[in-house]
Amino acid sequence: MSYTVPKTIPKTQKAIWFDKPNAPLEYKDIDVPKPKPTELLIKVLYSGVCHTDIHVYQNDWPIEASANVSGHEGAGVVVAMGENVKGWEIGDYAGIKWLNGSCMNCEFCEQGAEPNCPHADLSGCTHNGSFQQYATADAVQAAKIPKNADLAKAAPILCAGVTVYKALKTADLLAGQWVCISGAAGGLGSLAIQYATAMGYRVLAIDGGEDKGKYVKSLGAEAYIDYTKEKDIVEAVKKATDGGPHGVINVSVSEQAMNQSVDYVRPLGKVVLVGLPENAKVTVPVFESVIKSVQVKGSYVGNRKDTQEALDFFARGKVDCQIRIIGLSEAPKAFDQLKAGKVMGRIVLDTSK
Ligand code: 8ID
Ligand code: ZN
Ligand code: ZN
Repeated sequence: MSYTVPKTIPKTQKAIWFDKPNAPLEYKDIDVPKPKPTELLIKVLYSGVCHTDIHVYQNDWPIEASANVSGHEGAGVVVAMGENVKGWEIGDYAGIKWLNGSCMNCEFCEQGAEPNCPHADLSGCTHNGSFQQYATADAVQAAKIPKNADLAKAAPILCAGVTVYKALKTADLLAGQWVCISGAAGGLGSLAIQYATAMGYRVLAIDGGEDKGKYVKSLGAEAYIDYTKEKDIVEAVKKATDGGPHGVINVSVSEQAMNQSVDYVRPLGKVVLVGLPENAKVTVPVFESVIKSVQVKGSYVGNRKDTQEALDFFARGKVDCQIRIIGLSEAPKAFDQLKAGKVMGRIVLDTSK
């Protein structure tokens, strides 16, 4: 698909703005930001709505959030850039990720673990994000989206896609092994099923309700467990996977579900923590974990290489983002529906409406 660069950049634009956490979300005119010497100015055409946007807005996490504009799955076109930017052209398709920028100078950046940088600048958290028509992004970290991509569908890859792809790499499984996706029908989960299938794993999906069961099976899950109906989840998972999954990708917003995953994972298996419910703790029973020799690992978005690899699966048609497009002005509705667990796949905001 082709998107054109506007002839002139306006002084003001539409955005979803909030003064501080939990304050009203206002659809209003704000100034178009100016890119720093190292930044791009991106005309954001579409932005996914991630559950992380809600956590930040509600102040769920021990993190200093200073942004007034949420959003970190922005897909659009480069319309201007600072004088020190290299490797980008006006008209290129660019993506805004959760990691907007990092210091590139610490021990973590040095080894390509830029999301773990202590000086990380985060879109929609410490840097105004993609719920606006024009946004700035660090030129080193902005994602290069292939030409002719459908930008509405590419948007969710920039957080949900790269995050689950990296989490699957972290689980370090072999083709033919079982992976359990807990929280499988949501934005991250619906993509995790597809990446896992493309990587050759067998998928057991867990989520709630019959509609979500049909949905996850249509995406490639071989088995489904409905957590709202199943009384003994641990036993049901072990039974469905003939002894427990070799890996678990926890993308639910449920502390209980994460704790269960430690109990049902197969001996020598890997439990990957991704979802970030407020104040959650995972308790690991020492005896069973030692005897089973399980690993519990955290996984946090992905670096530039993970992002390019995740986008490549998308560009080659191996994963398809399941999206519902609504106007930017309707962002508060998207928040309500996500909070109520009513979204299958991702809601994507069209910034022109
Ligand atoms: O880098 C990271 N670690 C990262 C990146 C992006 C997002 C972490 N996240 C976090 C978000 O902050 C959020 O906490 O991942 C979590 C999931 O984000 P999402 O996919 O955007 O949320 P969603 O679309 O609401 O999906 C959540 C799914 O979990 C299901 C819901 O039904 C929904 O489909 N779920 C819940 I809530 N409780 C469940 C349970 N007990 C459950 N599924 C199974 N068992
Ligand atoms: Zn996200
Ligand atoms: Zn750093």
